[in-house]
Amino acid sequence: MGTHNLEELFQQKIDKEVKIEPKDWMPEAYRKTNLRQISQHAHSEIVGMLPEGNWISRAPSLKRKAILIAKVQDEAGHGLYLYAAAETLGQSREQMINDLHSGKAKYSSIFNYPTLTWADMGAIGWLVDGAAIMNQVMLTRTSYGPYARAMVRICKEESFHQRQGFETLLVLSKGSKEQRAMCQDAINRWWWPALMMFGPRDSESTNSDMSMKWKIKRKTNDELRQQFVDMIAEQVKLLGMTLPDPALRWNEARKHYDFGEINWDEFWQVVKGNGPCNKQRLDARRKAWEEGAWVREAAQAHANKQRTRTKAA
Ligand code: FAQ
Repeated sequence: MGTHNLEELFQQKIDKEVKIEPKDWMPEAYRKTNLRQISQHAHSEIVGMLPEGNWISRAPSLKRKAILIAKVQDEAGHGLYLYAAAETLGQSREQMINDLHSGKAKYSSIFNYPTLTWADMGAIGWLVDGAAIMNQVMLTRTSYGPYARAMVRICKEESFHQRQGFETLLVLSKGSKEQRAMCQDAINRWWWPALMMFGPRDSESTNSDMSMKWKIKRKTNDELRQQFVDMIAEQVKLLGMTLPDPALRWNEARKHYDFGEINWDEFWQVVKGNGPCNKQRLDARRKAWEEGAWVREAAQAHANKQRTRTKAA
């Protein structure tokens, strides 16, 4: 059968909502787009452990520390499910990690911002995990089977993360004058970077058209961003705080919140590696990889020994 026919059959499967599985025929560009997105997503989960990891030793109570450790461990788990899903597309984990360390692969812009106060732990949970879920709920229905299945469990955990972030801020918002100021300051610093997580405007999004046709993405960057703004603009009222956007207001005709212009120059600078913490984040990941070499070697030696024993038995 010619490639043209195979492509037609492939699209018919997508249109009928049949999941694409690793051994099914797929256009090379579909494989590459999934590999790019899933591996970048995996890298985001792993690099995303760093800003919060920074606060584990400084959490204000044993309870908060236990919660934060559990959350950071969850993110590690998400990274591992996603690397496993990406490996089904024919690239080794080692290659993906090399691409992260060399700067070839991207990870979410959001993790290049510093965590300056305890309130940032709340703001990350509420806004960053909140933005992540908005995008990931759609991905539980993505067309590539292993990615969709990984997302189901991830979303359950992320929704807990978001609630814990909101609760952290709720406690601060009812606290002393200093705690309330710290809460507002964290919201001010994380709001715009959280909106950037959804990616460039639809008109600038190079991958969206094909990803929508192939149902890798089911909503566009702007649609998800708007959904997020509408949700957060209501939730912030419960905190008695504000969002740092004078243009934010309900638009009765559109039945959505209008909001101000994102600083796209800042977004692209961060994506290109010039954000406040890009260098620090990649240095930390490279160091962890080098220092973990002996663990990988020991695990490999153990696996080899087990294999020899099984063969001998
Ligand atoms: N940062 O054509 P589009 C989390 C790049 S997980 C950096 O619109 P696409 C959990 C994009 O790659 C957060 N780069 O791209 C957590 C492309 O460049 P390329 C991560 C970005 O793929 C919480 C170019 O711009 N979530 O937070 C960004 O169709 C707390 C043009 O863009 C996912 O990865 C960005 N924000 O749509 C962990 C979800 N946006 O690759 C720890 C899966 C765009 O062609 C603590 N990913 N770019 O060279 C997606 O849904 C999509 O990849 C989008 C971008 C929506 C992110």
